[in-house]
Formats: sequence, structure tokens, C-alpha cells
Amino acid sequence: MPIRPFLTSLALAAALGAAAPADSLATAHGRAGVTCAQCHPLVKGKARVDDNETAPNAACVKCHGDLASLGAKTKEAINAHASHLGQIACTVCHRGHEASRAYCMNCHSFDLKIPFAAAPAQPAPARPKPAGKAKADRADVVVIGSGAAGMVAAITAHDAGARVVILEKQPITGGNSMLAAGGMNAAGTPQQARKGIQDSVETMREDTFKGGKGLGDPELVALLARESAASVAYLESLGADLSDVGRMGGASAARAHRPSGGAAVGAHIVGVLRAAAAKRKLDIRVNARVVRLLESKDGRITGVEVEGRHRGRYTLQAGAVVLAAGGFSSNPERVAKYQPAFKGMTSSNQPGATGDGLDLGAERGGELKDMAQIQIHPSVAAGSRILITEAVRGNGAILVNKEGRRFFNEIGTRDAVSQAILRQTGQSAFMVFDEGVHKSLKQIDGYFHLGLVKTGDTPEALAQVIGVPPQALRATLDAYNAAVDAKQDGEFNRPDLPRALRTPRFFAIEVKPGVHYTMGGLRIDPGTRVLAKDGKAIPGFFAAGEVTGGVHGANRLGGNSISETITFGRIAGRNAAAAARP
Ligand code: MEZ
Repeated sequence: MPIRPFLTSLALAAALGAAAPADSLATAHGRAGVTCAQCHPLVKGKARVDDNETAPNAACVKCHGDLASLGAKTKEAINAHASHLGQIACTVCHRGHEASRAYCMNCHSFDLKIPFAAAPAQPAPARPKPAGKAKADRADVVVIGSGAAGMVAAITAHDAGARVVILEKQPITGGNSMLAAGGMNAAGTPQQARKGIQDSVETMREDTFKGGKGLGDPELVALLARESAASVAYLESLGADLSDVGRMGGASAARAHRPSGGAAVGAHIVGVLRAAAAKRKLDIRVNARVVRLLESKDGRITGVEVEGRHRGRYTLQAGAVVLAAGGFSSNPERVAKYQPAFKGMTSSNQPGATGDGLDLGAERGGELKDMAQIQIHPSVAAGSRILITEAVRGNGAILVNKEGRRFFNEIGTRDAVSQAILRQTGQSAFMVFDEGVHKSLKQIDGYFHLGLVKTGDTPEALAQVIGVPPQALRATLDAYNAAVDAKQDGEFNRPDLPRALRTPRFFAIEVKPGVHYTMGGLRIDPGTRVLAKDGKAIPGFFAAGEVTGGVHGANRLGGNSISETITFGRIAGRNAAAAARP
């Protein structure tokens, strides 16, 4: 096949503009004179592609520019090329031989136009064969999942001298950690000291255990609290900014660490971890689903069988495997199986949070615990999958029902606040705040950007916009502000009253509870070794993050998830590297 020189991106754009609506991106490129081999380099005369789709992506960037340059050109308010998903590959959204679809539409419902969205479900040309052998068919440590737990485990194992491969079934890295908003809990940090916050490891341990209704594993809970400050320091050593500290529900002190100004913690941390992984040249394979854990005759986990999007099935032998594949909040059937009352509820999670990692571990004899402990988060924007971070309430917002009245301590634990909302008219509430709260937390700008916030110059004007009785909303705000002035919430016993709500303008977001976190999972010991039903560790098998059970008991406190991923990810990486050593 002749390899013609690339068209200029201008000429290509003109040719693509004339594409028939049912074209796929590949056929339109073909008509524009782009040859297959320009996107799929020929290996021994055949077009090949690896699961990371490296060559097609390099070709996209060569002709069209990278995400940053495309993002800078966009005039639209919703800029799909400059999202919180960070640097992702072009082919995540722009598919060659099938309909293209913006990845963000898994969670959002923007009116985004993406070229070739109407491509017919045509059979793609015979799947291109993989680009020869994958980089390694043997690793010291295989990590399954690329959220914060997986990335930290991989980086730690690498730094301990192990050869590591990360396998991610989604086309992008970051998992649910990418969406984490409010902060990372830690006690006894320099950040808290600088702000004069009184807290201790013991208080964090107590809050976590009590928040989990005493169901948490005491050793794991204590470990989470004890290592939390070191985990913040670890992230900082990789370049993270965790200088802001706020208070979350169920915490007796402000201990949720996040970037300055109150920006979302998850996208920031994932960016830092991606950069750390790139610096170490870690072998990260996306579009790579693990279908089976390999086991030796004596019950040791010895590797994985992988289904690569293009490569097909292959095995990867390993000295140790770390499972960090997350929970199952995006799997409505599984949620309903364990909690029928949550059937049909929205979820705040990324689409990959389906729980297949739990199956992998259970199939190899790992014990599952607390599977029915599923958390609904009180504040998902009504009619969406967009989490309105608890930090908005933590920084002073109140919850008001359709009658314009407060009804609960807004920074109670999530289970209690969610149930209180479900008891209100329409099973929803308005999160009401003022310009003071808005200014205190950068993340709120994102909710304006997404059109989720209703606005009024006065409480009465806001009430008109959201359809609640104006006098009632005015009276509610007056009573709340009086409580803030008196430093005592006699009505609902809210323990923290950070600021009065008097600074115009006034804002409201309608929220409903949504499935947010699954506390149950594989049982582990404090060394992150996966335990079998007889209580013995399964050799060569480690797990960290939401795929495990036991840290959060019956209810996780906001900010404890990212904390868990870093602390247990570090332990898993260290111990897996040691276990993999011959
Ligand atoms: O830990 C969480 O789930 C969290 C902090 C969520 C949020 O409301 O921001």
C-alpha cells in the first residue's frame, strides 16, 4: 500500500467536512486521501495496532495538534478538549471504524457535536493485528486498575526495584479517583498546624470507626489514620498541592486536604500520578481487561490473563498481582442485588466502576465482606451524575426543602443526610449558599459552568427562581445566620458553622442522593494481602482501594477514600515488590 504524505490538517478538515453523514472517521479519512498505513504503521506488510492505540493517536496529533492546542482554539462554553479528564488519547472519543462518542457523555448530557457520531454499526475491517509482542509478557508486579490506589502501588513497586505493568480496562487512566472532589483526609499535618486546626490521629481513627457504625476492621481503621499524614507528604513529594484544608461530614475537625483555593482533589492528584508514572516510564496498558488471575498448583497468584481491545487474549506472568480495580457503583444490577432500595438511583461514578475486580478476587478464593454496605451520597445534582461536593456544605451551604426550610444537620454522616433528603417532598433538596461560600471553593465555578446553579440577588428572588415560598426561605436564612452569630445551631445541632450566608448573590443547586461508594469488598490484612475464607493470605495477591472491604465499615466518611487509596496503595506496592523478589 503506498504511503502518501499526510495532508495538511486544513486540507483534511475540508475533505472531512464533505463527508457523508454515515461515514466513519476511517472511511472519510480514506476518501480524503489518508492511507490506512498513515494511522496504522505497517509491520511485515500489515496494518497493526496496540491496545494503547499509540500510532493512530500520534497520527491524529501530527495532523490536528494536541489536546491543549485544540482546547485553546475552542470558543464553546463546554470545551471537550480541555476537560478535567486531563491528557487523554484522541481515540478515546474519536473512533476509527465505529461511531465516535465523547467520553464525557458517560457522565454528562452536553449538547456536544462530535464528527462521525452517526457512523453505522458497520463491521470494522478485520481487527488489525497487535503490534507484535507486547512490551513484556512477564512483570515482577502486575497492577490491575489505574485509579489512585493502582497508580500509587505501581509507582511504589517500581521505586522498590520491581518491573511493573499497569492494566486498565477503560481507555483512560484515573478511575474514580479522577472524579474525587472534596479532599483527602489526614490528621496531624503541617497544613492543619499552619491553620491552627486541632486534630489528632486518634480523633480521625475514632471518627472513621464511629462513622462506619463500628463495622470497620479496627486495625485497618487505625492504619488509615496513622499513615494519613505520611500519605499527604508522599503526594507532596511527587509534586501535589494539598495546601487547603476543609471539613467534611462526620469529621470532628477540618482534615480534608485539597489544592489551594479549594480545587477538586482527584483530577489534580491523578495528574500528579500520571506525571510520576511517565517520568518512570511505567508500562501502562489501557483497553486491557483482566479476565482471570493465574494460579499455581499450590495456590499462588502467578499472573493474569488479559483481553486487549486489539491484541486479544494474552497472559502476563507476574511475581505478584495488586488488584486495585475499584468498586461497583456504576453497576446498577449489582447495586440492586445487594440493596434493592437503591434500584434505579443515579450514580456519581465513572463507567468502569462495575465490580469485575471483585469477581476476579472471589474466583481465586478471596473472601468478600460487607457487600451490602453501599453508600449513597446526599448531593448529586438532580437529574444528572454530577456530584456536588460535600465541601460546599462543609464550607457553609445549607440544605433546604421544597417548603423553603432546613431539615437536618448538613454535615452529618452521608447515610443520615441522604435518608433525611429522601424523606423530603420530591426526595430532593436545594443546597443554598451565598457569594461567600462560592468564593471559598474553586470547585463551585465548575457547577456554574455546567449550568447547575440557580441565582437570585436576594433570598426572595432566589426562592422565586427555584419555586419555594420566598418568606420561608428568607426566614430560614435569617434563623441560620442568627445561629452562626451565636455559634450554636439549636435547631439541628450542626457542629460547624463556618460562615453566615448574607453576601449577595444567593445560589441554589437541587440535589438528590446517588450511589457513590461501595464499602464492601475483598478482605485484606494490614499488609494488603488478600485473605481467603480460612483467614490465610493468598500468596502473591494484594489489593488496595475500593475493591477491598473493611476500612469504612457501614459508611465511609467524605475524604477517607483518597486517603485510603494512597496509604494502602503504598503498602501494596511495597509488599508486592518484596513478594515478587525471587
Ligand atoms: O470522599 C468523598 O467521597 C468526597 C470527599 C466526596 C465529596 O463530596 O467531595
